[in-house]
Amino acid sequence: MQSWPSPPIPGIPGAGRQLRLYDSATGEVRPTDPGPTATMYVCGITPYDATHLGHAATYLTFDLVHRMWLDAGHQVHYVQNITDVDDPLLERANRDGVYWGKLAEREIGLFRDDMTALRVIPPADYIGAVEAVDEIAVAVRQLIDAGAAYRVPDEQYPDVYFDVTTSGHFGYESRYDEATMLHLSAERGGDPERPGKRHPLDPLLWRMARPDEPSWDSPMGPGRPGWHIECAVIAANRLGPVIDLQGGGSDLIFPHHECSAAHAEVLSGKRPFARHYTHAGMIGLDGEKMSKSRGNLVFVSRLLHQGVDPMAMRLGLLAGHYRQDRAWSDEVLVAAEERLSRWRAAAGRAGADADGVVEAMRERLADDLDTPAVMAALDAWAADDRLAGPAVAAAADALLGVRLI
Ligand code: 5CA
Ligand code: ZN
Repeated sequence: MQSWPSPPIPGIPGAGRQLRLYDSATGEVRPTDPGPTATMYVCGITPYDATHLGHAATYLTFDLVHRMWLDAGHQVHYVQNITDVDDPLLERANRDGVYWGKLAEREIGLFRDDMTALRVIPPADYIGAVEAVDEIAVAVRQLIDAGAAYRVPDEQYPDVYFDVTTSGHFGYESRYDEATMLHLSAERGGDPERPGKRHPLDPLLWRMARPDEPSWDSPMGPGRPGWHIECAVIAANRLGPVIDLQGGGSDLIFPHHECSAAHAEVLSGKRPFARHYTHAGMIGLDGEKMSKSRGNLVFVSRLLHQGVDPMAMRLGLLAGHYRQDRAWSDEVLVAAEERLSRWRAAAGRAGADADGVVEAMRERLADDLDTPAVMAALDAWAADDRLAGPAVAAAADALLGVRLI
């Protein structure tokens, strides 16, 4: 799938820092330790509705990771999927009487435009599930052959499921107890009640074709892939069996990242699948998580259309810490717009060397992306007429993705 254009990333003087990030699997902030090429997989959208500010916040989080790794001298191999065939997309297409492929195409186009406006560095590989069906089918077949997958005894639809016990440490990524896992599985696309499964948490790998649903030929028969195997295969086939980071919003901790890790680990025999599992908090509106199913959405494209500066959206979303669930509001936007104009006024200013400000930015970002502290450091810089502008403006661009000039 076509990605989107990269924003220019200015080089800045001085040495980058080793990034420390929270890892959901260990519950600690730990150093990331990539080789010359850092490998990052961030779960992409399910394209049935436009990009809202919650999505944007999550992609901005990993954009900062990307920028910190580049600043530290790494290449970054970044892969992102698009869940362009799945239940919610098909349901929405049915509801609206549009062809599911058209709906996906339209929403992917909007997402690209939104990411471009927000100056998010694009993935090198941007891969739709539909494009990857064959490689996913091969992996499902391998799991069956390895005894890690089985068909439910359903005469009409003998769908293929993954046996979670075969991973040997299912649950290590989320560290949730079984009751929580069961609850979240039911809430987030799983089917713990499906008769014939070996374990209620076993996730779907291959759904046999149903009438009026898209399907593809495969060694299992015509059907379509389950959700978690999609990400496991798209990631591992491009980045290798062990990656530096798997990312997404906190609603992907379980079952999605737990199951995709288990699939990838059983396929490769290597663990852990990701050295860091990093999750962004949920953005809410009016006290509720912003979500397509609740319909309480603020769309990036709508704000752009209203003339809101995308750099103000960036600042508004990054004003809070990425791990914190937080609310979007008009006040957040107004404060971000004010901050942006103060920083812009300072950006061209002549004055004394401000390298200390740039170093403070690097240091705060290296500590689990402490953007609130970075905002405070740049507010202090903007308020100090003696300090020069351009070096800090270049660092705001390179490290925060916020263009001031
Ligand atoms: N296609 C799958 C991942 S493979 C999916 O979850 N798609 S999504 O469109 O529902 O979400 C895309 C990304 O945005 C995910 O990382 C999700 O965790 C994140 N996200 C969704 N809602 C919010 C929110 N309110 N705040 C922050 N991040 C969110
Ligand atoms: Zn995913």
